[in-house]
Amino acid sequence: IDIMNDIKNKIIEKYEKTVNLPNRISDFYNGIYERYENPVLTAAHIPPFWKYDFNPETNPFFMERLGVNAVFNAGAIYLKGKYYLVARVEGNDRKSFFAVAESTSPTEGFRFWDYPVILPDTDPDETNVYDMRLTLHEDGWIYGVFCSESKDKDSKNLSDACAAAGIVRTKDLKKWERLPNLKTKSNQQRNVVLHPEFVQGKYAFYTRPQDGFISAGGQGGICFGLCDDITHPYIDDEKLLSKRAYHTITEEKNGAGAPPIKTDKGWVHIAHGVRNTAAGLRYVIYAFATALDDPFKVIAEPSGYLIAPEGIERVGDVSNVVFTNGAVVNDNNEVYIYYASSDTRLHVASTTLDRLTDYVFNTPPDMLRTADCVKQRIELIKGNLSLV
Ligand code: M1P
Repeated sequence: IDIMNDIKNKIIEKYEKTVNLPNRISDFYNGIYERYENPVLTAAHIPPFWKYDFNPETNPFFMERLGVNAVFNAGAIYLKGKYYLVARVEGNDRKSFFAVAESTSPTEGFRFWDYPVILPDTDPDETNVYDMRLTLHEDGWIYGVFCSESKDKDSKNLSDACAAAGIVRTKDLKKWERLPNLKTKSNQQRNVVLHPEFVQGKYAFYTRPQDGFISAGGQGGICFGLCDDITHPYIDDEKLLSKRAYHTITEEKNGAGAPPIKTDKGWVHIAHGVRNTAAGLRYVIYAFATALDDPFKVIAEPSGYLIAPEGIERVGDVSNVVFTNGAVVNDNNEVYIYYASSDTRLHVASTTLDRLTDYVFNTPPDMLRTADCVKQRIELIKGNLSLV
């Protein structure tokens, strides 16, 4: 028993060290945002009492009984000086669930609450849930929109699944009320995000219709739709907002990320684009803006990606992926973008509203053809050399 106690204490010590690890800005520089040396959440941030049975009688070898494989794709919210992440925690059993981690710092010290989120279980067919987007809506509720996955019963293929947008709401991140899943004319939906304000007096959603569970290729990209009643959520008309384009970072898929950030110049969207490669899909994070008075209208589209996987970020359960579903702005107009790498861990990138707006509105657009992209770069070079 003493040896087991020693092991337990060492594991708790290691966990405390992980949670309390200071996080410094890394030497990465692009002027747009900072990266940090350490991830903000990993599987090692999971409290040991979520994994081990601490009772020596039922666990004489002090074994992990319910392991955790990964912690990634987190919704984020800043409330009264604190940063909250609703992370996707994936058990060794492949099932994901949500858990709240909290810190007074945006870049370090995130600690999970004692219990995971108890999501109302309203559909026996729902097998998995993940990627919650948190929206503090002007109606006063905090909404969580997430992917609700079930087996495609119409298919004989064991792996065929259906993705739908699940919706919950809360006032305190503790008690969650489940609303019906969002209904649209598309068979499947993933990466659905609720806009923080009413549009034309209605709830407004960014959607991403899917052809199937994995493929979003046949559909255009990020769509936008209005819904009269969030307690019976239905979108009749999905309009294409940000389309996929040939030979760009969104050629294969284009999906919304964090709920849009309101700036003086427009709504800034931090989304994800997917291209195909010989080594499989490559996910990057990019940004665009829509008009304040018309969120249907894209008004700025900086070329290329904002964040691409770098170094260790490139490797994980689903390699070559960065993905975001949460970003916050604090009282000092600092922006923190929480992004996961390779479906394995969660990082943060920091910037300010001024820098983000400058990036989105003053970065030139993708010219879509090499010849025009070279002309664009030559203009930049010419300008710089004239200054030398
Ligand atoms: O594996 C990469 C990502 O794949 C999905 O995103 P999308 O629907 O755009 O393909 C999501 O399942 C996401 O969770 C995951 O990180």
